[in-house]
Amino acid sequence: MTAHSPGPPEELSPARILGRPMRRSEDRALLTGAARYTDDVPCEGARHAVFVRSPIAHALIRSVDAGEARAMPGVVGVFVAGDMGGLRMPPVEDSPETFARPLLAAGRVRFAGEPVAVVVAQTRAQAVDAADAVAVDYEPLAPVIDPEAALEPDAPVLFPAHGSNLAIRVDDVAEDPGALEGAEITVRARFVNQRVAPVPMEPNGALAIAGLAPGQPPVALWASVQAPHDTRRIVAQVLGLDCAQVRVRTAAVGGGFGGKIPTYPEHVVIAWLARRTGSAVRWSETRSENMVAMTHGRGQVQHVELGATRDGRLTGLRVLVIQDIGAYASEAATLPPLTGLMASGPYRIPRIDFHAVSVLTNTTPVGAYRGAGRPEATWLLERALDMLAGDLGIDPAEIRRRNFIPPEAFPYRTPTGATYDSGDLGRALDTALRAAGYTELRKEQAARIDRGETWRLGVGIGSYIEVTGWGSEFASVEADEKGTFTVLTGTSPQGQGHETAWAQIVADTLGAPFDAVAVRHSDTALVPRGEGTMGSRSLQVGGSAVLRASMALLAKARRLAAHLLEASESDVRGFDGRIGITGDPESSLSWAELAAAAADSASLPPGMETGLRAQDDFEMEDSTYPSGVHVAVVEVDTETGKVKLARHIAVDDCGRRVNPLLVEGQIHGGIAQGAAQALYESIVYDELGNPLTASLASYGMPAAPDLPAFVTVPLATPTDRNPLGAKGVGEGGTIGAGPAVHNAVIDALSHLGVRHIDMPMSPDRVWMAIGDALRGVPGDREKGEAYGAAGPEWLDRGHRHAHAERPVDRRGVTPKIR
Ligand code: MCN
Repeated sequence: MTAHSPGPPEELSPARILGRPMRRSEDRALLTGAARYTDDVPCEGARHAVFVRSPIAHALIRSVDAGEARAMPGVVGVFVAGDMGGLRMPPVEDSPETFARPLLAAGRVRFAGEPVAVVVAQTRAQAVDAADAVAVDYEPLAPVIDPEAALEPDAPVLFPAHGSNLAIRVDDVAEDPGALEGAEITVRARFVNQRVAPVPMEPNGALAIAGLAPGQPPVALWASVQAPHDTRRIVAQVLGLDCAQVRVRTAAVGGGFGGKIPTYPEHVVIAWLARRTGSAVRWSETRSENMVAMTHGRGQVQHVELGATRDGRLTGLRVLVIQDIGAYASEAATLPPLTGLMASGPYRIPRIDFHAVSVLTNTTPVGAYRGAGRPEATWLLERALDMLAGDLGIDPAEIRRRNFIPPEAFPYRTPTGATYDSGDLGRALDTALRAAGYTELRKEQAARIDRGETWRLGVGIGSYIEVTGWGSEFASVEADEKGTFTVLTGTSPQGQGHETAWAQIVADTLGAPFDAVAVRHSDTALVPRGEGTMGSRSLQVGGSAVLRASMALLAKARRLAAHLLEASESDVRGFDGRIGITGDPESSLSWAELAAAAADSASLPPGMETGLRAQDDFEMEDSTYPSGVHVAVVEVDTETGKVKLARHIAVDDCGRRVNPLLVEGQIHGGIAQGAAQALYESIVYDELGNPLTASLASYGMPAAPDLPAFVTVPLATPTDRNPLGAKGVGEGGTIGAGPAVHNAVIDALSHLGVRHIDMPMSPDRVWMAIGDALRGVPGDREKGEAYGAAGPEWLDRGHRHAHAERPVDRRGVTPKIR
């Protein structure tokens, strides 16, 4: 593996811009309303598409009658699956071909919200009215909503050709049936890591333009996505075109949080419609459409057994994950392998046995959501560890300290196959506890109990290590005759601030003014390749490509300057935004002068190409492993079950911080989403699969007044896995925060006998858990005995028939991180 020495050369930037908390150059347009989102992209004459969505979770489609709709004013056409010649989305990695999703439901609907038909009309209002007039005759089928119930032998099956709802098994991350041997104490639990919605401020949308002038690609698609090049690949593949025939762009993207990684059937339908109708077609989701059509996140049932010695040293872990993937195998297929990979967390756990099954249910497909598989691992460990601490009478901070992988043990290889680069969890814990005033908090907690106060205090710790960065990324940097610089990057942000950070990297490396650097992205006609923004990968992969392209550009500029100044290259340096002979400002050239010279082949040294431009493709050979410790302080009203997050302290190690202000922003947003899952958010279906939380009136997304100001304390351990020395930070806040808040609520109530409450810890649940504990009713963890007794064989008991279908062999497959 290549070790990278961190950072650009020191020579250029006496006042370095890298590492400075620069304000986001993106914000002026966003805050003044000048930014353009997909639905704002001007396109005269564009027609409007509205999808007819199934109101039923599971049904056969007997017929679709669009006669009335077709005759309505302004209607251009109404289309169903049959009009599209059986076009289907390509199955996602690891998922059997059987599950490939049709663009529009064909013969059967598998979740409420699945598109069945699409109406195109001159105006949006006309399309909405006509969509209402499309009459679909459904023959309802029994649905299955709960992933454990979906594994029962008599459960309704979503894909009869497959024969069961068991879509994918993961048995090869870490197999060690004897992992609990020698444990002196074992904690057993069943946790539900509930389904949540990504809820980006801007919902999904697209605008497709077809039949442009000769020389233009036949399909130009604007789409609100996180990976435009991937969208281009999929749209081209499904429509039978070459990639070169499709151009995909994003306008400003108003949040994605993982939900905009997939290319949706709706995107392809819009492109298909533009070709079919010969005019531009636009589509924008309503909020309630977004709540049922965009992938949900999490959705795991976790059976956990954690073994330890009596003095609290971990000896082994066994986990069985039942991953609800919804109606079609989407990005969720990648989640259990990531949960498995990170199952050791920041602890030395000598033996781990991990198994997972991905299960189909009549619900919205599940996909990546901030952390995607890693928060689920942290959650199960942190909850089980607190239970263990309680059983052994050891302080939760102390039990973590006893089990952390010590800094000197890095690089550390886990039994699940991860090789952690660096970390100092002990220091992170001490820092977080000090910042929180842990000792005083414990005193205050005891005093409130003594005083019999109804509002009890809880302190929760969430320690994590996660995995970020994979794949490769393209970047180019070009200087022009105006003295400005243009960066092209394959990353595709949704609010992370790449334009600011990438400009810092270039300005720092070239000694150029920050304002002279323009960053362009998210256009497949402009940027030749890119893997997009997800998995907290962008800075370390895309930013490193920008750094290396900048360094290559500097080397080219020095060579050119030496040639023009008739000096030795070794005497030529960059200083004050110029390139020339060190210590002799008269013998130097500005970047603008160099760019002008570079345009003329006669001015160039032998073998140099015209243009002052350099590019790079940086490939990560191994991921980085950010880590941290969060401490949450909550107050719980024992009379009503209401929880208030009073304080939250976050110590996150993302290696070298390119822009501490952006990092802070990422951590803040991440904490909000982690705390939200712990306390408020949950997608709920009734037993028929009707979504009960399909609007923001019913889905418990918190607002600013629900959350306190957060305290963040930086900590950095070095990584040599990329030249910036950076690890990702886009998800760490969520991964640390959720379990910390969860543990804090249980901590506030543990003296009453409450041992676990599943999320979200809404007042009714908390109140009932208090009542159950006081009456001596066993808590949720007892349900875990099904697995505790039988191990993974539990799965085989009633579901042997499921295994006959092509089991997926994941050996040697490195999970993609989302
Ligand atoms: N950064 C830094 N120093 C580091 C690490 C990161 O200065 N050591 C900065 C980067 O320059 C970048 C930001 O922090 O501006 C996040 O970088 P990174 O960790 O590389 O993450 P990505 O840019 O790849 O963003 C993806 C991540 C994910 S996976 C989700 S989900 C998420 C998140 O970003 N979704 C978001 N943050 C979001 N923020 C907004 N506003 N909207 C979303 O949808």
